[in-house]
Amino acid sequence: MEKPIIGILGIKVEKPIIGQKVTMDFVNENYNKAVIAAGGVPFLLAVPENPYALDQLLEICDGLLFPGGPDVDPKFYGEQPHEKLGPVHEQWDVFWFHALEYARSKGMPVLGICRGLQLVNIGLKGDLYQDISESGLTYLTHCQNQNRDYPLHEVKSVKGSLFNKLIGAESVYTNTFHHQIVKKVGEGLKVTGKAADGVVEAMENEDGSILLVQFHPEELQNSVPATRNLFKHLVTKAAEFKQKK
Ligand SMILES: [Mn+2]
Repeated sequence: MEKPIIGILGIKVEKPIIGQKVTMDFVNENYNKAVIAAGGVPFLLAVPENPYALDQLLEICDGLLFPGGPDVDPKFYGEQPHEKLGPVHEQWDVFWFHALEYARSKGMPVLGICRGLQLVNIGLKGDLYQDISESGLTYLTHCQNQNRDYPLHEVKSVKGSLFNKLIGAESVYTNTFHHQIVKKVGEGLKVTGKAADGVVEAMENEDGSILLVQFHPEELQNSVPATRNLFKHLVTKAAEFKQKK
C-alpha cells in the first residue's frame, strides 16, 4: 500500500544569498525526518500569495502537520497586540486557517505542534495569552536555554486520553520553547496534558483526528523515543483517511 502523504504547513524565512536577501519557503527538516520515520511522506505546503488557490495541493494530502513557528496575529481572536507579542504574518495565518478548515471539512487528521497547537486552538474558537506573563502561571520556564532535544519540564497526562496512551506513561519530560499559552480551549478540544504550573501542553478531540502538543516532539525523537508515537498516530490516521478517500 502506498504511504500516506502528510502536508506540512510552511512559513517563510529570509536568507542572504550572494549578498542579497532571498525569501524562502521553509520547514525545519526534523519534521520531515519524523514523518518519514513514522512511515509517511512529508510534503511542504508553501504559503501561496492567494491562500485559497492551493486546494488542489490540500486534496493530495492524507494528513496535515501544523508545525512550530511565529506567533499568530491576535486579531484572529479579537485582541489588540500585547507589548510582548512577537512578529506576526497575517498571510501565513490565513493560509494555515484555511488548511485547517479544509481538513475539518474532509475529516483529514491533524497534528499541531507549538504554533500549530495555538493556531488550531484559535481556529476552533479558542484563544491564547499573548505572553505567559499575562496568565499568572509563571513559576516555570517555558522557554529553555538547553539544546532543543533536552527534555526539561514534565508534562502530566490525563488518564484514558489518547495522549496518555501515546506516551505510554502518566507523565513525560519534554522540551519547551514557547512564550504564549492556551487561555480558552477551542470547541471540541479537551486538555490532556499539563505542566506542573497548569500550562496546557497537550489537547485532542474526541475521535483523535486532532492531536495538539505545545512542546516540540520533532526534536525529541531520540532523547524521548515515546514522542515518535505522536507522528505514528498522525500517519496511522492519515492511512485510514487515504483508504476512505
Ligand atoms: Mn512548556
